[in-house]
Amino acid sequence: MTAPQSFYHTSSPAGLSGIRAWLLTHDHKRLGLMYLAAVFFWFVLAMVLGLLLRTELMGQGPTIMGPEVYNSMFTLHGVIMIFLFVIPAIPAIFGNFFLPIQLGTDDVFFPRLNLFSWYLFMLGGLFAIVALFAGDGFPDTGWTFYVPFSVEVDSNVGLTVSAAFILGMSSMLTGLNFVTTFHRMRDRSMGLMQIPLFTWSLYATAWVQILATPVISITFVLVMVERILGVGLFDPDKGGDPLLYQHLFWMYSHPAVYIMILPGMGVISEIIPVFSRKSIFGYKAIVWSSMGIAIAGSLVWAHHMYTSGMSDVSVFVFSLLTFLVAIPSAVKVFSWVATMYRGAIEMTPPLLLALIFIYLFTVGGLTGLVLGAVGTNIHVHDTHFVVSHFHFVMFGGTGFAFFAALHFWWPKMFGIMYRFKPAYIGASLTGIGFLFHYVPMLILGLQGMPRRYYDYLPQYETGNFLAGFGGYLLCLGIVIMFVNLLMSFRQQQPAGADPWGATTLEWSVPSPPPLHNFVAPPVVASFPYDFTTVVERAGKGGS
Ligand SMILES: [Cu+2]
Repeated sequence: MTAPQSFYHTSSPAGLSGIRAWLLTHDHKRLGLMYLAAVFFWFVLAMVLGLLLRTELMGQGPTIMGPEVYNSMFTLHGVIMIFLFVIPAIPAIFGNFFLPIQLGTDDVFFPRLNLFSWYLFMLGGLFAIVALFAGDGFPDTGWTFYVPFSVEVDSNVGLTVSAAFILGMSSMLTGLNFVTTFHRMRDRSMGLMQIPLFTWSLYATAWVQILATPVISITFVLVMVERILGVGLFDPDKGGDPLLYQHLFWMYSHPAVYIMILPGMGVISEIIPVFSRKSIFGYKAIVWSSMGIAIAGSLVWAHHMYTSGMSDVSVFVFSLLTFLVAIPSAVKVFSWVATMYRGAIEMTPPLLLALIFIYLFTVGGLTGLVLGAVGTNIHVHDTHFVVSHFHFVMFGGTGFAFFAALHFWWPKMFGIMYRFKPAYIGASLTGIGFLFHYVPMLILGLQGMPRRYYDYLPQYETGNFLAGFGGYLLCLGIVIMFVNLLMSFRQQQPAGADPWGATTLEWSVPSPPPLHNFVAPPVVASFPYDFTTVVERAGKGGS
């Protein structure tokens, strides 16, 4: 029987060809790749901005830019990284591509709405670009857009929060599509406890996307109302309160950190059992931890505001809740480590990246406890300790999960395998560079170096130089990984349907998959990570 044509050669709706087959597509796989192209662009742009910021801080005094440019650049770096990379990357790329296949179906429930979500994503990006070049220039408020500064300053705050508003719509609609697909499109023989953990993590994420995103949408509308009409919602002179803005902002932005990290955790839960050749430990505990994080994560937002003048009682309550929300995350880390324990570990680039994730995410989590505790928080609030902490969690976590997902699912998405050696070198350099970059920043923060300052005291110079050096090392590692992946298009080494010997449904279909995903009706396993029946793999992956 001839191999079915891959989705690259067939279009939905039928009969479209060339660029129209992409721009008018109703196929979740093509949309996943269209997000990959856009997110790749934004990631590289924001990474370069980050490197320029670090270069500026490598020496005291002016280095490569002035203070105004520095302020706008860290705002731009934050806005792009958060709204155009960390939030959409894994759900929009790998969720779109793999959630329907893992559920045993041929597409999401609302394919046209899915295409519309992509256009909203592109429109939001366009607004950000316009905000960069139009009129008063890009805002210098930081990605948090705190009032009263964001209401009073002349720069393009209106355009930028509009960009975030539109991107929020895209995120919400993607979440809506995933929840509906999860309940309505799943293969009839697949029970809830037979669903792969990546899909479960996207399901939990989708509920946060649907329920929390409207809060930030309304908040940004209020900022625009304040800028245009000056009603006084956040102005004490007019009976308003600037703290109202902070509560509203963090009511979304803390749950948003779970929109950012939960899908990454799902990727790790897919990779660890495959390369331990052992069923995942604590499947149900991981499922309920995902849901628990989505729920409890909505109750801790004011831990960003201990120094804002809140009452001691509320500080105490939010601190306690913050410690509680750390538990389900820890359950996942324990389950991943327990899965590897006495496993038949087989090292591959996806596994190496997953191991780096586990280490960096754990450091991120532990420094999060330092910030959750009131006493230490007040000491390090708004210092480089905080900046390092969220880079450990968002870059060390979601960033490395993104790299791991790319290396894990690349052979399935494109049907070709990449070379392992450059992947190992790139991943290791990125990991080592990461530590050189962010460990000194933890120390600088403990020593009192404030965040978002253009210059610093002489005693902070060595730490900032080391962090800059680390920045170059990690960017070099990332470039090596990306170039190696792109080189696989030239090498064209066929990957086969299941190069890793994995068990979830996407590995039961050809690489790349055909338009409707399944050649024959999917066979749903009683347990998604059952390695007792998997035969030892004949061939190894790339050289
Ligand atoms: Cu938080």
